[in-house]
Amino acid sequence: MDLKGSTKNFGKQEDRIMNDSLYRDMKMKLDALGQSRLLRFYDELSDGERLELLTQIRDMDFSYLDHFKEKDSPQPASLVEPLPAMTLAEIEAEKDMLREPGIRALKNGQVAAVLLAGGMGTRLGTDGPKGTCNIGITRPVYIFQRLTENLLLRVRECGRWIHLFIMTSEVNDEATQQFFREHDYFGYRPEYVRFFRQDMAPAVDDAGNVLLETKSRVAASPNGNGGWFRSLDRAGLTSVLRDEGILYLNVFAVDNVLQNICDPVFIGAVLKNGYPAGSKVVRKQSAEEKVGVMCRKDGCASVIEYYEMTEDMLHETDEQGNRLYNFGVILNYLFRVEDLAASMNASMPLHFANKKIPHIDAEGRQVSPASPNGWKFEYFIFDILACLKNCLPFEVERSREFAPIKNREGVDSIESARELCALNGIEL
Ligand code: UD2
Repeated sequence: MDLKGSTKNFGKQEDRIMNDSLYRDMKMKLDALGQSRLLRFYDELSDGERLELLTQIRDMDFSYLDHFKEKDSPQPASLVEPLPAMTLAEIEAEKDMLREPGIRALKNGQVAAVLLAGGMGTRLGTDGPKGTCNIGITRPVYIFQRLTENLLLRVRECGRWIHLFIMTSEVNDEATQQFFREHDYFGYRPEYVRFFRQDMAPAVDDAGNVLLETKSRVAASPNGNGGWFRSLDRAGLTSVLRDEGILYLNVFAVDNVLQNICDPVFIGAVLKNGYPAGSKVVRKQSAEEKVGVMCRKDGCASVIEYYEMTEDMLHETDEQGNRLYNFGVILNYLFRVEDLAASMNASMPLHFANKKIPHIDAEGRQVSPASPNGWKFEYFIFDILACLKNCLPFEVERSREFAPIKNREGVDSIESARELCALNGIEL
């Protein structure tokens, strides 16, 4: 008897039995959510595709949908006031005194770095992780390489390795980890580099129906950069913070190749004044610049995202003609671990981003929309400030510390980043 053949058939049959029971459970789950459309092409799928779709539905957090109706509900009026920053001149005057506690914390291993790299580089038009983008001119120089080299400068300055946690997402984790391995971690010690994945959220159309990316895949995207600490904890990495005596986390964006990581003067300024958080800021170049701004909202330090600012906020000035909301956050934050842990389960506001979402239509055709056709759900890192209550806005020199790469050309592009690197003596 050809056991192999029957084992193979048995395997397929076993798959079918498992699929069927999982199918029944997922059908019930989707019926209760009013999202049964996600199974409309199920009969056309192979066993493997069926399993892929059913397990994705099983693991997907659909609770985001409960908030969809809040998208258009009027936001409660808040009292928004300007929040002054510690300015360049004030920092320069106290630099040595501020640096002292900062460098001590670094030497004692109390500070770690968290790189947020889970986003999809859609605006840059790259398939791979944004950090794999090559900005080199005479030789290959990658964004991940620049950030690692910046952190290596700090390692040499404080004489010890600094733990680096890198947040990825389902869409780029494999490629990110492989890229670091292929490039020998750009000279960093691998045992000090840990990766963790953030959650995904389903994407919906204007009526709140979850979209299919293909006939066997739900359209989903990373759930914003605000859930990073919860994801770090779920990956079991808060035990590393505890075991290693890490008290502060410097959390920063992947797309700024001049990122000044674990800056001892910044750390010292936050520590010395007992703030639960600090945020590096630059003076805005124009009212329209695409950065969130520091402010005080209902008495708490806060950030309002560039596309959530009112016309008044964008243009209001003081008696000297300076913009009232003029300190743009460059996505380089310092947080105290104890406060993050205490506020990890606090509810964070969900933001709704109107985006172009490629999907399968009711007739099974692939649609690549030319304009936004649906919504993504995102948490924002700075919303944690409402729980922490306070935050020190710490001004830095734009030309030395802020070279974001958001677009292929023009503002915040590879070209502008190359010019800023050259200005800082960085050979590309
Ligand atoms: C971000 C800030 C904005 C300002 C600007 C400076 C937020 C919400 N907005 O705007 O206030 O500081 O940068 O350049 O912080 N990311 C993830 N997972 C996600 C989404 C994003 O890890 O699901 C990471 C992404 O890899 C990048 C950073 O967060 O490192 C900023 O991502 P973005 O491009 O969504 O934010 P942006 O540039 O609109």
